[in-house]
Amino acid sequence: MKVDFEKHYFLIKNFLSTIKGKTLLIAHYDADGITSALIFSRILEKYGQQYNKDFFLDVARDSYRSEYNKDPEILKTFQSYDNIILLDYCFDSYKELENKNVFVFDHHISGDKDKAYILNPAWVVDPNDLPSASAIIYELYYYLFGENQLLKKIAFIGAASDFMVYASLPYLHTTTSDKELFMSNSILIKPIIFDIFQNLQCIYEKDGEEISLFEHLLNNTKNDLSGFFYFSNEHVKRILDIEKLELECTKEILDGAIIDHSKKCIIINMPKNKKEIKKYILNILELMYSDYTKVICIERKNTFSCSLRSSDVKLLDFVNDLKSKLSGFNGGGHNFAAGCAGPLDKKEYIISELKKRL
Ligand SMILES: [Mn+2]
Repeated sequence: MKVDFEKHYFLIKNFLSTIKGKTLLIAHYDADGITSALIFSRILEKYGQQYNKDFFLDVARDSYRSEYNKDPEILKTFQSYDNIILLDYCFDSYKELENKNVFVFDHHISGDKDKAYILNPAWVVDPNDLPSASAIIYELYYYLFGENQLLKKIAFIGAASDFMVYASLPYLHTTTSDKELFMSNSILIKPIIFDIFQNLQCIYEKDGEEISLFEHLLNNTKNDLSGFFYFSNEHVKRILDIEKLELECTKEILDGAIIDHSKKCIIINMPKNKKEIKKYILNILELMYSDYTKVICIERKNTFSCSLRSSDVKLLDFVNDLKSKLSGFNGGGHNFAAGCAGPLDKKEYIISELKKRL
């Protein structure tokens, strides 16, 4: 089911046509977040806004949600902006932003709902019907200015990276016959799209590289997608280093997987020094074991963190349940993809609780 955001788009159009002051974009630190920020920047440019003069970018990791309203530095930063736009991200409360123009584009469940400034289909649709944030922002562009093939492709990259291609298609106003995106006669995405978002993940998820990657893409996707293929030497090196690690370690990591075929569950304990390829391993598992529940654990000295994917267990409910029961346990995400972390001595208990639900 597609959510109709036309009323929201109308409101945003009014806001944009009289936009004043400085705008801060806050984007989630993944490929959906960065593609969302790119498309929203193109919208702002259409209204005469300039990057680094009228609008600016900040990048939010998952922990930002629980920190921003307690951190005086962040609150002070907010005060110097008139408009705050959250992309692929939301806050638990917008009280601190009462005197600002705020718009929220997200598909994570958290904080307020039923507000005119919040565009979030997660409150109304089944997790399988969730589009990427990039697809919603593309639809805003489409509402304002009509079709744009290039931005549609950029939105598609965000959707593919979040594994939300099918539910995103109605928002992209495209069909499966769109030859630029799909293998011919098939709904499989082109492998090149997989490579593109893998590369984004390699660079963007490294602390401190987010803004430079965003600026690179903003400058080099004006006429075509070339920014997604050509990177600085430093970024190329990072991609190659991670790809080397992927080639060297993937087989060993997959060989060590604990697979329970009767429960359709696969658990991987990943060494801490390989954590840079965790996302890659998850993506590979998504292709190899699409209907299995996937758990990737990384252990540290006294703590562990887990990335979870499942279509059988409502992961966000599961994580929230454990959060209310266990002290020192944290987590969040979607019902089909979530993350959690806690004391190491609780790890086995958490996995057994997860398995009970399968
Ligand atoms: Mn997303």
